[in-house]
Order: sequence, then C-alpha cells, then structure tokens
Amino acid sequence: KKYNVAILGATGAVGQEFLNLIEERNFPFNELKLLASHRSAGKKFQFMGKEYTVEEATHDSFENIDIALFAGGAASKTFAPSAVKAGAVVIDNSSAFRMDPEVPLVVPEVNPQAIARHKGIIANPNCSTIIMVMALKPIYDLARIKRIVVSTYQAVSGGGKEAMAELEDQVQAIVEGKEVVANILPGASLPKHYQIAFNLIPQIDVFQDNLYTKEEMKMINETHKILEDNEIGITATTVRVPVYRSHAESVNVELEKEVSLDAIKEALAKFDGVTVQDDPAEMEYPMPLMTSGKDDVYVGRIRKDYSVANAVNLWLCGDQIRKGAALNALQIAEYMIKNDMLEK
Ligand code: 11C
Repeated sequence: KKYNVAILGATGAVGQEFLNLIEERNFPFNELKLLASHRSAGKKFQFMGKEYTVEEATHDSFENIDIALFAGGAASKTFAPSAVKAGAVVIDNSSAFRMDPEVPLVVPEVNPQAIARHKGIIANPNCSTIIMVMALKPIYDLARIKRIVVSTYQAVSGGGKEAMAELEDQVQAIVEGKEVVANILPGASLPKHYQIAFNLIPQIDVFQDNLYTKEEMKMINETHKILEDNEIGITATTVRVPVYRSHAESVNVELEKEVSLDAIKEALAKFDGVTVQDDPAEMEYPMPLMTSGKDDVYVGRIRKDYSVANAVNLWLCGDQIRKGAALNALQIAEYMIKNDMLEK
C-alpha cells in the first residue's frame, strides 16, 4: 500500500531532509503535496524525476492526505487541527503539542508503545532531547537513572537554513576582512543578535522565569515524558556552537546501581540507532563533522565519574536534521505502516 503524504514547511532545512529521506528510504508514497507559507508558494522542486510546485498551506490542504509531516514552527498549531479533521495523522516537529498529555511524544526506538495512544497528532521531540534519550534508554533499562547533568554543543542547523547561512556569511566576511553581520542567532525574533563564527552562544531560545532557557527546559520535560519517569533529576545547559549540522552533548548520568562499563557499552552497541565509537588508544570518538548526514547517534568517551557512586560520562553526536528531526518523524510513520496503524 502507498500513502498520500503532505509536507508542511517543505522549503526549510527539515522539509528538504524529509524529501531526501523519502527517496533514500523508499518511503511508500502515492500523492506528495509540498506545502509552505505564502512566501514560498510557487517554488518548484525536481523530486524523483517529477516536478513539484510548493503550494500555500490552507485549512483545506489536507483532504485525502494520510500522513502529514510537519517540519515545525508556528504553522503547526494553525494547521494541525484541520489536518486531523481531514483524517490525516500529523507527525509534528514543533514544540506546540509535545507536552500535551493527549499527544504521544515519540522516539520509535525508545517508546514506540506511546504511538497507539494518539488522537491524530504525534509529536516529534526536540533534537537535543532525541539525541540524548537514544543513548540514555539502553542505560536506563540496565540500572534506572537517578540524575542527568547535560551540556550541549548545538549546531546552527537547529536555527534553520537562515542560521546556517549566517555562519557561512560571517566566516566569509571574516576571511575577507569585511564587517560581520549578525541578524539571526541566538534567535531571529530576539532583541539582540551575536556573532556565531569563532564564538559560542550560551542561549538557545528564550529565557524562562527560572533562568533556564526554553531549550534547556525542553530537554528536562521531554526526557521525563519519553522515559515515563518524572523522578529523574535533570539539569541542562544548552550552547550554540559554530558547527553546521550535528549536535554534540556531554552527559553525566548517575545510575541507581553499579553497572560495569562493559555492560553499558554492550547495551549501547546493541541498541538500534546507536553506534559506539569509543577507542581512546586509537583516538576514536564521535565528532560533528563525521556524524553529519548519518542516521545513528554516536556515543564515545564512555568512562566512570569517580566523583560520585554509580555514575558515567558520555559524549554524544547526532545529526540534528536527521535523527534530531526529519528521520525520527519519518521513522514514526514507518513504524505505523509496519504495524498497520494507519488503516482507517
Ligand atoms: C535548536 N533544538 O537547536 C533547537 C531546534 O523545539 O524543535 C529545534 C527546536 C524544537 O535550536
């Protein structure tokens, strides 16, 4: 069977990755509708030997659509109810519905059981959360997790195509001795902007009253929901780095009981979607340049934290646009197809 698919936000970084992945994974689509805002409507794309014209998304865009892949952003909240009403299953990459108790928040390798509870919308977690829970789940299953201290090193791709272009333009300007312009990062709608080239920005998204950023709170709240354990202590610092597309994370994990490093490495290596790359003698560890464009989350620098009982340190890298966004969403759709969950 083949499915009618709509991509909302088709012209952005995540939308374009949906197209790459649909082709690469031979996703069984029949009709394919590319939707975007008024600004991008009319753009044409060659895809798998056919020309597609981007249409402006309206509340009537989802008639006969089986699967609506939403790339994220404010449009999700506007169009998800109409898509569900039209009978589509919405897999949404925005943060609009993630913490809604009625909406499953899913990483297919981690909590596929949650998909069955959907009422039309399934939420795709934040990219840094997805990358972290992929490495935490096999460890959680060995020894439950008491506490997590995470610091992220997030690529500019998380800020979309414009943020990627901004890094490139700034590097070019510096090389040419021209003035450096910053209009996008840390966030296009924020009142101040900072240079990202040759810099680090310890702010992703807006600050909350508790002095954490929204990105940091997403990592905390979404991890609780996905692992179905609100008792885990989690603290996060999220930082933007001048890297194009793969996020990295330093994660300190305190476990409920003693587990050997060998057992942790074995559990990680066996887990679908995780690759262990950890050989200090050979200087082998994951780096964003190597994990960009890859599907797996890579884990290295696995070692004990000798400052506290039963704790380990991990270093993670994962492609933010693939597993952190488009791939995870498409895997949710593939899981539903495989388990006959899309039949009406
Ligand atoms: C970033 N994590 O790197 C963000 C991008 O909630 O889906 C994705 C925001 C989200 O800037």
